[in-house]
Parts: sequence; C-alpha cells; structure tokens
Amino acid sequence: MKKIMTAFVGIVLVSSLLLLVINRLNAAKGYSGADTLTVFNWGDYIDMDLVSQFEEETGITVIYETFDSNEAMLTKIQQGGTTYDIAVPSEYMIEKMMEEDLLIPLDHEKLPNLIHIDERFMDLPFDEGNKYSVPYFWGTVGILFNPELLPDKSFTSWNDLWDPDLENGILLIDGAREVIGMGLNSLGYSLNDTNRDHLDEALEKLNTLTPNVKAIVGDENKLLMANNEAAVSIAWSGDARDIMWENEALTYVVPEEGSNLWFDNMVIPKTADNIEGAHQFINFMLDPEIAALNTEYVSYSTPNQSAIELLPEEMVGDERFYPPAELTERLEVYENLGREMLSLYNELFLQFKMHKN
Ligand code: N2P
Repeated sequence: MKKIMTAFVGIVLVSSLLLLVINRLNAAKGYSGADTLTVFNWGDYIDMDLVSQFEEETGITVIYETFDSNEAMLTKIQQGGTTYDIAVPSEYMIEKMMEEDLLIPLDHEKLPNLIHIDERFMDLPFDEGNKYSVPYFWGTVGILFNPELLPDKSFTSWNDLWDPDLENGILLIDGAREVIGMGLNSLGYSLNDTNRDHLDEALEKLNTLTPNVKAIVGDENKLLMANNEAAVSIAWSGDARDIMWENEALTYVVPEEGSNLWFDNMVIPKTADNIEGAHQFINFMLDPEIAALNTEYVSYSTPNQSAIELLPEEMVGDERFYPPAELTERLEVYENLGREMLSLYNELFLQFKMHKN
C-alpha cells in the first residue's frame, strides 16, 4: 500500500511539474492554456490561409463556422449551445447584443494593432469608445447589374427594379433589413422607419416586385451573377467587387434615393471560452499585412488605414467601393430599432417571401 501511495504521489508530482513547464512555455508564446478558438463569421468573409497562419503562429486550433444574416447569428449566440469566441455582427446587431448583455468588453491593451484603424471607423455611435467591437470590413448595399445582358437599361434608382422587362431577372439578398429597407427607400422613406403604415406600404410595394424576382439568395449570388445566370442583383458592395473581378462586364451602383452604409465589427460574445485567444485573433486580423491579404481575398472595403497603404490603387482608389465621406453622408446606417420593431421587420420579410413562393 505504501509503495502504491509513493508511486501515486510521484506521478502527481511529475505531472504537476510537466503542466507547469507546459504553461510556462505557452505563456512565453503569449497564449493561455485553452487551445481552441471558435470563430463565427459571415460566409465567404475571410481568407482561410490566414486562419491557418494564425493556427501555426499560436498553436491554437480554430473551429470556423459561418452564418448568412445577423438574425441567424444572434439566434445561435442566444441559444448558447456553442462556445463562440469571436463573432462578426453588423452595427445595429452589436447594439442589440450589448443591450442583451451578450458581449464581453475588450481589453484594448491586448489589441495594439488598433492604431491601424482609420479614425473614421472608430468610436461610432453604436459602440462609443469601441468597448465591445473593432472594425473588420464596411460597405454599402447597391444594385449589381450586367449591361451586356441589359444593353438599354440603366440603374440609378431602386424604382428601376420595377421595370416589367426585368421579369424573373433579379436576385435579392436574403436579409430582412436589406429587402424591407429597399422597399422603404424606393418610397422615399428611411431605412429605419418605424411607422407601421409606411412599413405596410413598403411590403405592398415589394409584393409587386415579385414577378421580377428570380430568387432570394445568399453567397450563391456571386456565382449566379459571374456566370450570367441573372442580369441584376441587390448586393453588398464587397460581393459586387468580388464578382466584378471575375466578370468585368458587371457594374455596381448605389441608388440615388439612398441606401445602407454598414459596418461589420469583431466582437467576443458571452459564449466565449478562450477570451485570451479571441484577443489574439482580433489583433492578428488587425495587423496591416494580414488585413491587406484578407482584403485582397474577400474584396470588401477595409477600415485598416495601414493596410490600404499596402493595397493596389485600382482596389482602394475605386470610389464605388471606397466612397469618400461626402458620398456616404447620404447613406443611412441601420439603427437598432428595438426588439418589437426588429421582429416586425423579420415578420414582414417572411410575408414577402411567402408571397413570392
Ligand atoms: C460576406 C457577407 C458580408 C456581410 N459574404 C455584409 N454585412
């Protein structure tokens, strides 16, 4: 018995010592004991080679999952079944998540690369002082179209989409704010309108667009447009940019009545298990060279000023995708309209989809 005890104590001692050494080594490399990191991001929104590079540099294994709307992302985080360490919501959703106490405050001391972000994208009203979120990409919503397939058409207004010649020709984004917003904007109302009559009017107007709607799509939008399978699509600017590299016939416009200006930021949700690793990941993505490579890959507009200096002029000098402040002034950022209003937007979008089918 004594022998067994001695052996047991010995094993405990040796393994504690080993653990101590491992921890020291890990600390020297700058990461905590947790060795996985779960990242929850929009589809097609990162260069996966950079994720591998992060894994190599830190020894952390990244579990990567995607979503296709802010609403879908929120539901998964609220359910709490997965330990998401990083998520990338848009501004109105960040505000809503803050309100619902779903986010962990960031430690700016662990994010030295924050200095590379253009001041224009810092300290925005949805998260003053960037307490909970840091910029990832930004952009607009507009009309992507193919002039070769539609030689006599031009698009300057949302109302141009109601042209009967476009029957079964338009792809829509699968997003409640985007589609209802388009209906509101086409009537001259705000994207943040909360007047029930205006919202009903927007739905009625959208219902009259259905003969022209070919499909309501997610990331397959890009493939369909690149392959000339549809002539027009409502698109986020970066997706439009991405397809335009592939199919040079296409072009992108932000309608004159206005549209949406959006900001997607990285956050650490309350579901996080590896807060230390999450900060490392955010700081890694903010590194100018990494941000530049990521921007080249996804084609969205980067808020990282130091990365912009590393990127080709044909990319960052294009005002359709890097609109100056004078142009963004007439655009609207989605506001967090509160639980009831956001459900109403979702409900109206659902009714529109049902009407379409
Ligand atoms: C990337 C989607 C970008 C999200 N496919 C726009 N907020």
